[in-house]
Amino acid sequence: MNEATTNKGGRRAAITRLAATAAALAIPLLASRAQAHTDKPHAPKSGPVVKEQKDWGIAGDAKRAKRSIAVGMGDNMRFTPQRIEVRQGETVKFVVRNDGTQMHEFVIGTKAENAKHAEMMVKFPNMEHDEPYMAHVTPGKTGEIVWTFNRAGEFEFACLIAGHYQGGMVGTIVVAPAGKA
Ligand SMILES: [Cu+2]
Repeated sequence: MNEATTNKGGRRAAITRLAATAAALAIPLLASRAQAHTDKPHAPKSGPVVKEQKDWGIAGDAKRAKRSIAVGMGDNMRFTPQRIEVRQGETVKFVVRNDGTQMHEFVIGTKAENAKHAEMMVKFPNMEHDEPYMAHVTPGKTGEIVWTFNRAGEFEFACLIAGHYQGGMVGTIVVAPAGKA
């Protein structure tokens, strides 16, 4: 027996019942619509980028970026450079170039966050994600992200594509505390 078909049929029956009840009790249409909506997955939100504070910083304003750092990505599963040093409070524009023949990405995060995300990518290789701290770059192209490092510490940038992270496509970002030379 096909479970999906059964569920669909059950849901349709439930909605029919609900509609009948609503009509009988003169419940406003809105209420039944809200009810029917709850068992459906929500569509991804679109619109302007929300600047959410992360442990590794926050989305930056391109106008505030006084520094631009070029990063190369290769099919040898390496970033060039592999280590980046910034100062706390600095807004950096990363210009990420894919020198390879396959898709690569540049994702900033904590070690733990990237490791968790990389694990997900192995389980769901076609998972789509887009956040202001990541750039997905097709072969021969260049991607850009602007990020403000408002928290000091040691972070990571990585390509989380299944096999790439595991192959060592990881770099280090060191954010020196503000006020220190
Ligand atoms: Cu990669």
